[in-house]
Amino acid sequence: MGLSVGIVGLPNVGKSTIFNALTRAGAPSANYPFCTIDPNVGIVPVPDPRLEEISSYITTRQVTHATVEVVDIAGLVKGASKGEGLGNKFLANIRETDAILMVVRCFEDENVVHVDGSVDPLRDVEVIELELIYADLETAEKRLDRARKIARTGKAEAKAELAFAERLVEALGDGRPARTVAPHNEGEREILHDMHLLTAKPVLYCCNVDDRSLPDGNELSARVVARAAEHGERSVIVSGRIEEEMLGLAGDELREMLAVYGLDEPALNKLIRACYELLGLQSFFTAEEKEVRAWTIRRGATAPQAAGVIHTDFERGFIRANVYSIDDLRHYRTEAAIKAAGKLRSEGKDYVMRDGDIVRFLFDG
Ligand SMILES: Nc1nc2c(ncn2[C@@H]2O[C@H](COP(=O)(O)OP(=O)(O)OP(=O)(O)O)[C@@H](O)[C@H]2O)c(=O)[nH]1
Ligand SMILES: [Mg+2]
Repeated sequence: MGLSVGIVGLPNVGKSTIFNALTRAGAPSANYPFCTIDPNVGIVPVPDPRLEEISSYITTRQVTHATVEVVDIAGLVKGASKGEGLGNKFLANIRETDAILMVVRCFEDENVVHVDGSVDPLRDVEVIELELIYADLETAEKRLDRARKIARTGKAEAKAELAFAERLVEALGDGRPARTVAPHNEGEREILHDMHLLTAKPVLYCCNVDDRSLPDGNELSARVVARAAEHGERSVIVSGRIEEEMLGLAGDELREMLAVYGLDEPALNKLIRACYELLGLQSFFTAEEKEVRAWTIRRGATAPQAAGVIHTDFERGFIRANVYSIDDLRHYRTEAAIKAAGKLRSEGKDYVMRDGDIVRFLFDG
């Protein structure tokens, strides 16, 4: 689907450490600010226990996960929107992503330099958010100027655009992100999309804590979690260091390490699933002897759109989709038994896919 999450935050807070743990990419991570300059891009499989479960009923040669693209971006500092610390280049990198994973330092470690001299996660979140808001304000003001000029011609469309640009500039000027300005109609939605505002992107806060603060976080992360919740946003608790250490482990060794930290699975699994949701994505499955596979669609996608993710011919020649659920599979154990029980649903082109549908498409062509 080509949607990506950008890892954003102050310098030296653990962004590349978390990126490496996510992607196993081995990007440079070091104890100095601006270690990352050019963005690192990685493809991350989305952990989904349902795949294992499906393949326990349907013997298959291959299990394929859905994926999400993650981009490790350079650290932002105060003044980034004015070009400080190569700010404009880094902001452009963020603009290209579809959602933001904001890594916030919630660990004390006097050996790891903090660019502002002390650990204060709420201040850090506000510094980053303000830089993104300043950059957006500039974009929105330009748009407003343009809309003013065109509105003088009296065109109704231009007047509507002017009103929306005014709302945006007012919100941003008050320090509120663009995602708090809900578009009222399709036209406004289009303008918003066209502007590629940084603060219109959904945000997930990633509190990077030390090993002693697992699994539930500490006093520092609690502040970030509370702030996020106040704004109706989500947060996750991760220890980048520990996740990195767990990378090489499997089986009993991994289970033991998870138990030591009170985790039921690597925290990154939760993080990736949260990113996937943040992007408005969900999965459906195809389950055959050749392959059991998770595919990515936007929430609200119809059956033909889902078919199109597999192959454009499937969408063009779409006839019907035969659909069942994991619950059906748990209960009847085989597709044949599901069919015999009359539970195999035949869905047409208007069917809106549900998360976790197991599908076989019938198509012409
Ligand atoms: N104590 C502790 N140190 C950490 C943790 N996570 C990362 N670090 C250290 O913090 C330093 C910076 O980590 P990076 O991952 O390079 O940070 P970054 O945010 O990518 O930094 P820039 O690319 O410079 O913006 C490294 O020395 C890491 O080992 C953690 O959970 N605990
Ligand atoms: Mg880095």
